Amino acid sequence: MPIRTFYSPNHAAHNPPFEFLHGRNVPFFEMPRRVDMLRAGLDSAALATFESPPLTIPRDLLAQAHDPAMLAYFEQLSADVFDKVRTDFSIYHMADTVSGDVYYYESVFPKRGRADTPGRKFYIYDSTSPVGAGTWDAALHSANLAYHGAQALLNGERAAYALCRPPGHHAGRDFMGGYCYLNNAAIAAYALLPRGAVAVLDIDYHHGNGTQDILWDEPNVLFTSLHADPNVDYPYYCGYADERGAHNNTLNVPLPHGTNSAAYLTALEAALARIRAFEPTALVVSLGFDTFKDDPIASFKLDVADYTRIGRAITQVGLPTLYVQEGGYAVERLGDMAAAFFSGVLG
Ligand code: SP5
Ligand code: ZN
Repeated sequence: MPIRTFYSPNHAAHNPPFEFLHGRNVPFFEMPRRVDMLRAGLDSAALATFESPPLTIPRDLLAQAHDPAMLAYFEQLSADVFDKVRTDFSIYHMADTVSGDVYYYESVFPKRGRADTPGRKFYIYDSTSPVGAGTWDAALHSANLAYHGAQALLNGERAAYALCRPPGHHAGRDFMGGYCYLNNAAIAAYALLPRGAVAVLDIDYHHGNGTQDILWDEPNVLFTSLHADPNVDYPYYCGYADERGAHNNTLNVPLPHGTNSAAYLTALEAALARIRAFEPTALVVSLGFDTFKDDPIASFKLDVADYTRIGRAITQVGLPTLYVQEGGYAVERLGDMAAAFFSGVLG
């Protein structure tokens, strides 16, 4: 049986023109074509059915994962972005250069909790999370896919896939960054929590610092993550093995650059053993394909066939499971990876 996949066309209106990477402007890796490729790969292998749910995510569910003041800031910024950017550039006598499809890029990252002023809030913590006129709507629809995926599990589905874009796992209670605005996986975990304990498994290449932040103090949620060692890769400040959660409910497994299939699968089994021991009622998987050997911003060595093994290993835990799309930037190969992964999931 194909996997029920929740999809929204609204992601495409979030399309930043570039990102500022180590002092240079480079093409924005987190591009709309990612979703097109993921969808096409599953479609041509007949592994998924696609549905576009109505926008019914409850505001109070969003507010369980995020500070309402951050939500209000983000929504307002997206609505007013043209005027906001024009005002910023008018300070430098360059207002007339602001035109077209404008994105706000944060450029000052002060120490948290010290620098908020009435006119300026520092909810965005890096320069790779630009906000344009379509960004709020895209992020809201992305979260809505995770919400509907969780509802599918609550209604008895054994597995579902939220084809989220923008991704979410770098967005915390009151911060946005790393291409992420609303934390789709954490929102799904809160939607599932009324039925019982929930585990999150984050297999994106980068540490899910936002998910860890949101779920840190939730005794009935276990957060587990396999990711590049933050000593050498983004997000650097967080994701170390000694971060264990307020209730010993966080497991971080940092892995070195160059990690291959064998080492990765061993680490995965350790995380899955921890999840089994937690005895959750449901599993949320933050699914990143940036662990691929040819990913342009990452350094693991997984090949397409490894995703089948990973999907199979997760399925063997036997929990109702929601897969939430996170990263993956080897765009032309994403369809192959998704097909390999879900063929393993579906068996
Ligand atoms: C959701 C997600 O995967 N977000 C990733 C955000 C990562 N942004 C920082 C990337 C820094 C990459 N390091 C440079 C390597 C270029 N060869
Ligand atoms: Zn990533």
